[in-house]
Amino acid sequence: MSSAAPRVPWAGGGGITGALLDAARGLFRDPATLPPWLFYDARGSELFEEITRLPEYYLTRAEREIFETYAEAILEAAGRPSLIAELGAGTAEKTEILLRTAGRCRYVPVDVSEAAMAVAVERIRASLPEVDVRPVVGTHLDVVPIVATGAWLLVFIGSSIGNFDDDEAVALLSAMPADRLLLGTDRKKDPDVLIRAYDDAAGVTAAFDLNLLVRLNRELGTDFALDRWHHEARWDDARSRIEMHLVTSGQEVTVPGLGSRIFAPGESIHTESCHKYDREHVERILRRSGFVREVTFTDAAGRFDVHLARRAPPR
Ligand code: AVJ
Repeated sequence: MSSAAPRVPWAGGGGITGALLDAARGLFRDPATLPPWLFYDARGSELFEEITRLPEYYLTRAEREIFETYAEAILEAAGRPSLIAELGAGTAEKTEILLRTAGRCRYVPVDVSEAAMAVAVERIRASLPEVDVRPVVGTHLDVVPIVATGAWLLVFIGSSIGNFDDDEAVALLSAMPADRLLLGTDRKKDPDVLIRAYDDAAGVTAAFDLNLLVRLNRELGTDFALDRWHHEARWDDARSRIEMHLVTSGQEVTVPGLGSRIFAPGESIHTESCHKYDREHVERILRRSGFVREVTFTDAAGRFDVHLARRAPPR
């Protein structure tokens, strides 16, 4: 049943339908998994925007504070790059703060959600005409062929790297021919605070998680019974990560083209991992990826970090 393909969140490829069917193969693994890039259809992108405004979801506010406070210092540390590329740019709201300070430059946002990015591109072109915006609809690796090796800044913020385990993060960052990297990471903190951030009182994160099943029903013709699945956020201390799961009260699910699977009551689909980092952990990932950390910017409450790293000299 299971293919030998590595479970890499950014391994899309082969067009969205092929990628979707490929993603659905994870439903037949043990434990069942779905890749986090699948969250971001039009509705999912909308729900994610809603998440960033939730009182419990401090990440976006903390990182925005860092950009508002340190934009000038970040650009200085980055060597005033003329080319800035961003992985998973989304609405690019925080990056716009940086671009405003940067002035004349080229900006290459990359995102799987064309809708979310179109809004961002319009907005930035209108408010910052001196920025040459060249969007790329695709997965992270699609940025590689369009930027030359050398003096450019790779922006990978929002703790998006948290979706990857260390080996996957190293594989991704190592593949990026950038000489500077701006990396946003969420800090390890009180598990109760973390769990609330991923299981909010208003149920927006639950709707975001369940939207995966809505999407698979619509786009692949699966028959998930939505009332038989609920969202759960769990803290795994050993792995230093939040795990999002869709837990079932029991259902046999059919995936057209792939077969069917009986999910027993209490079984779950692991839909996302969100790793939380201390300084040593970040430095280890950077070092393994060929980067060295130069400066770290932190919000006043000490919840979130933005690191500026530089390509390590070859040894
Ligand atoms: C976009 C991956 C950074 O992990 O915090 C938010 C996604 N999932 N709430 C995160 C997410 C549930 C988010 N990232």
